[in-house]
Amino acid sequence: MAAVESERTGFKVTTKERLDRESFPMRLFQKAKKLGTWDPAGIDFSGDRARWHELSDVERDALLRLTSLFAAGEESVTLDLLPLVQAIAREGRIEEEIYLTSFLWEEAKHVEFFAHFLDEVVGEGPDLHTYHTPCYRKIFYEELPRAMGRLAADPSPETQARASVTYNMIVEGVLAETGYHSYFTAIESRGSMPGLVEGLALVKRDESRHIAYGVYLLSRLAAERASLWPIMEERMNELLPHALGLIGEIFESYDPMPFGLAYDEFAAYATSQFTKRLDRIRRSVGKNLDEVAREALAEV
Ligand code: MN3
Ligand code: FE
Repeated sequence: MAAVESERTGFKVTTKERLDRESFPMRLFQKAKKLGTWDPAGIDFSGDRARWHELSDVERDALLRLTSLFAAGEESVTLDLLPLVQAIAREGRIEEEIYLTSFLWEEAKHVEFFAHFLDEVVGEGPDLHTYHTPCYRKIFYEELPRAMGRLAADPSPETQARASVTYNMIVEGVLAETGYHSYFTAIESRGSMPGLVEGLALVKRDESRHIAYGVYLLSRLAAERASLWPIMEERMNELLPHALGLIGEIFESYDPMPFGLAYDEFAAYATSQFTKRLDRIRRSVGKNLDEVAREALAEV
């Protein structure tokens, strides 16, 4: 860790190169300014309220469970992102930091969205912590805050790699994506909840940029140092059982599971998300940074 903040020798924007406005993080930032500016407070839940009360008790319980996992998950990622932003800023990566300003702002809006849904549709209810089962607690109460918090004292590439795998690959790439899949499957099976569907689609679109940044960051780190790849792979494998365990805990809570959701389908979905992400990063080992940047840009 740089114990003492050193003085600056200059600024990127005033060098000959200037800000790299065509870089991948800047392209993500351009997208974020267009697509990430929706207002959670403006989502109309009036159509959802009636449908909520038409659901059976067990269906409402399952949707409330899923919502409690998302709401707390969004609060968790909002609280835990800052040390990564700080680590990137310390390295003077201005383009990445510029993108990350939208990342944190979007996570904050997601917390607002789920809170708005809980207030407008669910109303007063029980303490939702009861839905936070052991695997959920392991990931969101322990592993995520620990992996991100460690960056404050140790912003090394190794710590960045473990933090980003935890945050972008497992929490966003595996859990959140599997979560949207179950939300949409559940809601569509019972006709629509228009406000929830509208907001979830917007949250999901923001998340796709977050994951794209995570893949970019991990690919850059792996391209810079091949020795980081085994650390990333180890971290993925360490956390996958808890991610799959969480899906198991949700399904164990119901017999039968409402909305016709099937465990095997969701476990397979989560595993395929995991494998896809892992392969993406693995391919960047041994590449040079220009190649990594070009490949990332090709997907924007
Ligand atoms: Mn989010
Ligand atoms: Fe996110």
